[in-house]
Amino acid sequence: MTLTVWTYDWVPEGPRGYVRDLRLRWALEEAELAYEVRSTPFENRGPDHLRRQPFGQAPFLSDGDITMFESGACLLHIAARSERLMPSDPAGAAETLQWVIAALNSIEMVTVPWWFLSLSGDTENGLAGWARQRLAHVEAVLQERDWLAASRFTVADLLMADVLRVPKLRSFAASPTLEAYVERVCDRPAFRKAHADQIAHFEAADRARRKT
Ligand SMILES: N[C@@H](CCC(=O)N[C@@H](CS)C(=O)NCC(=O)O)C(=O)O
Repeated sequence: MTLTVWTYDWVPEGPRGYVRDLRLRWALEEAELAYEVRSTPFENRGPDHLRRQPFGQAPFLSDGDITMFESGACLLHIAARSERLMPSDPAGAAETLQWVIAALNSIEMVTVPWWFLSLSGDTENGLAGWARQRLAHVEAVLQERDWLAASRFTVADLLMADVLRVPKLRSFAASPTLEAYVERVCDRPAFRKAHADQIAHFEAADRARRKT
């Protein structure tokens, strides 16, 4: 069964290194599962794309004849195949699952809208108080331990660190604890490979565009 990570064929400079296919690449690298990466057009998102990702976004994943979207769901699908990402004991699995959902639904749910508002350049960001409060809660947890769940790296750390590593958010949080956490998680060889591969994917697209 071939695992395929689908991402855009090209994106502008800004989001490179942050497109969410990186989460899937990273998990697959951690799990040491073979996979390929294929592209869908960034500029013309037709019915074929919408059939596989109804919001016209990336990434999506195919695993044999299963195709699925939402990076969190794809991560859990991958993690189900790897003890490295998802502990097999029920308590560790429950703890990991709750922190995966927390990364998406308690942190990214606030940080993404905060980030969008911050792009306006206005000094007042109406979501600053809410974002600060949520980050403070994660910070308090990480002051007590190195990893979110099961006393070791899991898919929950992969996702939380990916949510927190956005540069604007890091300067906003100005938290040595969160900074050390993001650095610790993103220092993993699997992250570095996934990141480098994503950058290379879009650089190859630049070269192909220059030729046409
Ligand atoms: N909730 C989705 C969000 C996906 C998402 O925001 N993808 C971005 C790239 S990282 C995208 O496709 N942006 C272009 C757009 O929304 O039109 C997930 O986690 O997979």
